[in-house]
Amino acid sequence: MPKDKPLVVVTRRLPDVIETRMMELFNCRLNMDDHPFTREELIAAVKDADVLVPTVTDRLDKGVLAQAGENLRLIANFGNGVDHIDLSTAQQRGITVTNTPGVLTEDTADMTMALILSVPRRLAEGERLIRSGRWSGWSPTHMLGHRIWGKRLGIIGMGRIGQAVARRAKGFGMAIHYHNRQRVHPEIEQELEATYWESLDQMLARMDVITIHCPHTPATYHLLSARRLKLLRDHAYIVNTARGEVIDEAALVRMLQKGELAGAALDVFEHEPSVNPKLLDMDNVVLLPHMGSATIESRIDMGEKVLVNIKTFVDGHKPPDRVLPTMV
Ligand code: 8YV
Repeated sequence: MPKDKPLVVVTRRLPDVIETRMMELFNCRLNMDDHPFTREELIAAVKDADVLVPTVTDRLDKGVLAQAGENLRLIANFGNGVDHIDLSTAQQRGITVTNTPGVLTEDTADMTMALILSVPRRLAEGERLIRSGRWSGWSPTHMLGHRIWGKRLGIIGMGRIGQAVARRAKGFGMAIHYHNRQRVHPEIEQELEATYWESLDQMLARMDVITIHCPHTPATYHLLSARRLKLLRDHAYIVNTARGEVIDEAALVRMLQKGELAGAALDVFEHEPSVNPKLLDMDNVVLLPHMGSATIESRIDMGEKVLVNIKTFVDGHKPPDRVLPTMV
């Protein structure tokens, strides 16, 4: 790795302050028109770069990483989730991978809370009604939704974001339940008054709202399978700001069509950016284009993390946010 001015290839446009700093520090190649890289462009990038800065839209699978040049030593992901990167192949080829944990927790939790409220309180539906010009006035029985106060929230994945959602939801009067690989520290459980469910199946069968905050890994792919979705009560809502692949989306759509679920609020999809067209006509569904961490503040903080990870690595030290295959 050339110590002064390694070639850093950045696959998408980042906030101006981050790009400026990056150009001061390194020899940078930016993607000026911000189009998602094709597979060919990604292969060209891994062949040239000393450091690659990808995002969630770059599929760095075995085939792509197999073509990486000897000089590629660091993949400094702009984002927390690393499910688009084949970590084992990266490790075998001696490529360090880093991510940007922590800094997007609160904003993603805020967006989750907005989505938890959105379908039960019919926010998007009400907004559409006004814009359509069809609102004829208030009535005692018009646009009635359901309260979330006093309802049971089942959190799948109680890491940083899951806990931040729990804190907010507790403030909204929801009862906190969770399923996680490991039980969280008793002090956190106490603070959140959270009930742990070792069995995901048992938790699903008892919740009013389910929200997903686990990473997408081979173990969590379709964790909410057709069988598990059927365990949910028909008045339950599903919220997903994690990864689309965690839910069997086709099965979810079938259940929504049959009225076997009360609704869904989805910020992520199984085949982004394509969205199952059947979802588009459903009033009890809110759809967002992967905006969980989309604030200026989060994106600048994520960029700062990328810069620190690269700088530390280039200076010959272990970068702070290293991700190993065993960590996900
Ligand atoms: C980012 C995310 O927008 O960090 C993540 O894992 O899903 C999002 O908040 C995206 O990953 C940026 O690459």
